[in-house]
Amino acid sequence: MSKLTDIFKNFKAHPATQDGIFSEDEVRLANRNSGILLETLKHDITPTGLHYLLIHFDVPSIDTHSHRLDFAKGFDNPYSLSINDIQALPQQTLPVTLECAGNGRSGLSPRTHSMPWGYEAVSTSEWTGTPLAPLIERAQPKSDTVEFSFIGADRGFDKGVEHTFGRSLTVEQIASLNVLLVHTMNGQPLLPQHGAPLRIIVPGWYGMASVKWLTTIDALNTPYQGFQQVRTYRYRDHKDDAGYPVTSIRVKSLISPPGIPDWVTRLRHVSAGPVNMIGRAWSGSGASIANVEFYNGKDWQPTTLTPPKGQFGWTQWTTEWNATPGEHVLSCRATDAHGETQPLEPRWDASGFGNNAVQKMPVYVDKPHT
Ligand SMILES: Nc1nc2c(c(=O)[nH]1)N[C@H]1C(S)=C(S)[C@@H](COP(=O)(O)O)O[C@H]1N2
Ligand SMILES: [Mo]
Repeated sequence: MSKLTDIFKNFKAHPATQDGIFSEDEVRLANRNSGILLETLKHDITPTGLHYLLIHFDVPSIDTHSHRLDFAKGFDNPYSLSINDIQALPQQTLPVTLECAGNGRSGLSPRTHSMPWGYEAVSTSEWTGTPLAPLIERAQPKSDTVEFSFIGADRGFDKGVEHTFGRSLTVEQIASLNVLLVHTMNGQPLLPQHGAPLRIIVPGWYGMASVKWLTTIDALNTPYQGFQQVRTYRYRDHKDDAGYPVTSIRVKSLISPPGIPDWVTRLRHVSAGPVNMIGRAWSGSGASIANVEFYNGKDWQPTTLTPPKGQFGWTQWTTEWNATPGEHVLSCRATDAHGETQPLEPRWDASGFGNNAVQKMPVYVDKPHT
């Protein structure tokens, strides 16, 4: 009884966590919010059912045919659109790599009590919809507008605060980011868990900006104060730090695991000899990937890059690794065209946001079979 009251009324702090030991709450979240299977990093486009998921509250059931998007407050010409109306507008398909801002949280010590991501909260889809900026223009935002808010249909509690999931973007961000109003993912109508029937995709930004189950857009003359905008998704040294907002995706790369795994531990078993290594690299700053190095346990070696599908999709890297018998910890490190590179160790963030430290993949290499 008192625990329930605390959750809803008297939230003080997240419970302490213990490195490597996950609480029942965390396991429950992990079962709902699945990550990609790292072997699917081989695909340019993540197969739809394997795209990672992050759902704060419940997946709302929305009737596609009667659903409407309202351009509601703060416009001189408020109006609303059905999904059919949106599909009749000029359509664009963009491959976009989305990553959850909390990806890599488990790599921090102490980690915050939340979704315990390892490396797997990243995926790439081809999103189809219509550019958002002209639709906002058509609604004629009032001249004192500073931000637009994007409100979803899902509602719940966090830190004792009841709220509807919502985010905002400034007038300048709407003008410079290629925000897409999306109804289709990899050629199929959006699945319920990915925001059906309508979401936005904010290319290059961490996933929290890409509001799912979108119902309402308002024009605001003061900055949006919604919980998901001001109470979370901020880089902070400690919980009372005001911090600064999480925005574009930091440069990062991953390895598609070589060899075969052990069922429970996922540790890799590789046979000695040449191994074709493959992985992905991405950066949200609008910069392309300039370089990816592969660490074979002893040395950093160069890799070959295959340019991405479109400006916002991930880049494939490949290299041949001459695997020698023994235990090795493999890594890869990407650098983008702005010169940003991945740190070898996680940088601290109180909520575990933006951890783009290099992946560490232990492998056991066996003698070649004779
Ligand atoms: N309405 C709504 N939109 C949302 C969320 C949510 O919980 N509710 N989660 C956000 C977060 S944190 C991420 S990382 C992405 C995940 O999108 P996906 O589940 O389609 O991969 O959706 C974002 N949009
Ligand atoms: Mo996220």
